[in-house]
Amino acid sequence: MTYLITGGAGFIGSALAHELVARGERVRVLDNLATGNKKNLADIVGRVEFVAADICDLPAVERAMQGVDYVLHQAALPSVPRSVQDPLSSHRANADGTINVLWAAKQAGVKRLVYAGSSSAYGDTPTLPKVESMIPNPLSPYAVNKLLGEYYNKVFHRCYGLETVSLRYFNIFGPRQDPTSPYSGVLSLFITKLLNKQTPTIYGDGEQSRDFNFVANAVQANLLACIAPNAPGNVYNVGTGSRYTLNQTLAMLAKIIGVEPRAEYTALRAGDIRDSQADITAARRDLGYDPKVTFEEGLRQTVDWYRTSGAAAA
Ligand code: UD2
Repeated sequence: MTYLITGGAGFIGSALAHELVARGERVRVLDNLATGNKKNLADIVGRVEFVAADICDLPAVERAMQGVDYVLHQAALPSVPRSVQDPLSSHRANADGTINVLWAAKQAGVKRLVYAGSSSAYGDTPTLPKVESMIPNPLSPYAVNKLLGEYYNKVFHRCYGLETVSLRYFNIFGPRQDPTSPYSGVLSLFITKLLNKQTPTIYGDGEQSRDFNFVANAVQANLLACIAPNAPGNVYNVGTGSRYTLNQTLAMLAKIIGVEPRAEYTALRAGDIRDSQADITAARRDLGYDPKVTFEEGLRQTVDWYRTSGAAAA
């Protein structure tokens, strides 16, 4: 089978590329290298076809779609605060880019498209865990444009019969997550700071919680979503079902790394939400999803990766 991974040079996209190559599948990556990096594909170079293009460039996306069976649409401009700072760029990449990918996939007659949605769709609704049937309450431009992608997926399924599945990722972390941007995921920042004997920053009191999910679990969800018979047209939470506060997480990491769990506390970020935790009943039932890597094990593997890859170098 031929897989097109949009954003395949990014953190989650490159993890998908590695797994598919290991399974002997044909992989084409489309990436504009805005937040992705070819380094993420260095050890499978020559085994993936790389297309340098932006998902906003429809003709380029149409060309990349030729001969494709499955699309794993990961390309996006992530980060809630980035979208608060620059909502137009966030909308262009995440909303305009997504409808281009859907349109090209429909025209090319692909078998199925799996979309990287976001748990930010739930916003600050008080009920935990979050269930897919809850009314969304996006609280940032990023949350709005990722949710729009889900709606387009559903509509492309209904109107054009394109098989689409939306996965709502819950704070994915792991090897190859880029720690060099102020918009980087919190765990990549905490780990690299602690490894470099620097003090991580916590926005707020650190009692906000997240359902942190190791990247291998997200990879598993994507590949199951490509083939699950009842999945098209639906949205699935891809978390673990548990949650940890930032303070707890910092303490765990400090213990693994062997340093003091110190942090600098500062003002909350605009658009931030308090608590997040997935109900994964639907993904277990329809996809056979089973997040095998626990939070603690994922933290260990991630720390090992930053230590040995040199990616934590200050
Ligand atoms: C949101 C989504 C997530 C994914 C991600 C992509 C939620 C619940 N999650 O992640 O599913 O789509 O966006 O970007 O909406 N923080 C610190 N110190 C730092 C950096 C962050 O305290 O140095 C805090 C931050 O204020 C937040 C938490 O850590 O409370 C997690 O932040 P993040 O940027 O890693 O991810 P988040 O939850 O915005």
